[in-house]
Amino acid sequence: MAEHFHVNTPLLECMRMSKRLGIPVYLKMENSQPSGSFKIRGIGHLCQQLARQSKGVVCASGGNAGVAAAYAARKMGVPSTIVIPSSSPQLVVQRLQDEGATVKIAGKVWDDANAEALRLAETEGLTYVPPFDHPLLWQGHSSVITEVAASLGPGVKPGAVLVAVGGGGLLCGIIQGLKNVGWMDVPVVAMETVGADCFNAALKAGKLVTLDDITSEAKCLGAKTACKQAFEYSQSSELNIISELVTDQQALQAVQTFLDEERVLVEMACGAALAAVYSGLIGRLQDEGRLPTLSGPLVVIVCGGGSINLEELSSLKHKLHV
Ligand code: PLV
Repeated sequence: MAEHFHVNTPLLECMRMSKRLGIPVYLKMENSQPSGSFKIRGIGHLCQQLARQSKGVVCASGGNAGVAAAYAARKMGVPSTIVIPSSSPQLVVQRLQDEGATVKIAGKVWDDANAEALRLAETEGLTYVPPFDHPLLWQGHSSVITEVAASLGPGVKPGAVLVAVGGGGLLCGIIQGLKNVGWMDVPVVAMETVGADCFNAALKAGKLVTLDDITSEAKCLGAKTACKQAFEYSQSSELNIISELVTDQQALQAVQTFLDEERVLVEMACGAALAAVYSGLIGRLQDEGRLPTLSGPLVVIVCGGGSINLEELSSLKHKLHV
């Protein structure tokens, strides 16, 4: 058995959120992964399978997939090159360098950086590490649900799972995990921000669409096109995936409330999921009958993210007038 790069994260009962919603809420603390986000689950697994003998890995990332790839590569003794768009905050460069990565900046958004990563893989013979669109990633991410099942214990099933969506890799992993433990009927609330909403746009259009631009500050949700598997799951009659949007302001406010109440700092990508609780969206979905009355706890995937510190938080507050 190959070693895991991820850790088994705590599932914490959240009294303040539970009080707000009037139902038990549990937080799956993926922010406490060694790379600072859930990404290490899938990327660690993919690197184990594909990069053991590699002369180097290359990953295009808004930040967190890159940190996970650099972390896994360092543990395997393989060099890493991480390509990030110019929209990623400066602190991400430092985090990546701290993990021993060579950092390249290419283009404005993730899709531009990805084109450069694919080119480097081709010309330099590096192993390409996709941040969200690969079955090995989804298999790795699915362990988050296996852990939730083990923590909740026999006979307890979540009423719903709340998750943020960028390119949809985490969502695919959650669905796979729900299938693995026999919880396919558990609704999943899939959150994006306005301006980084490729999954929501695909659901509205009835097909995958490519956004013209990423206008949200939640840059780690900023893929222009969702992965095909996430879209296909959304069309399955066996699954209940509810796609919703919040504004950047709501996501940032959620980051602040979470910091205040739970003393944990996460980035806006994660704030998008938390905002579903703090903005009253979950309650509204229930009132409208779009989310059935929850028969078990709401499980919030606190996906984490390292593209944030106090300076970045105050710069975002200034930019978004929050
Ligand atoms: N971030 C990717 C893609 O960026 C990255 O390169 O790091 N929450 C956090 C903290 C994330 O970093 C990401 C993805 C997501 C949620 C969404 O995950 P996904 O892409 O699997 O839906 C452009």
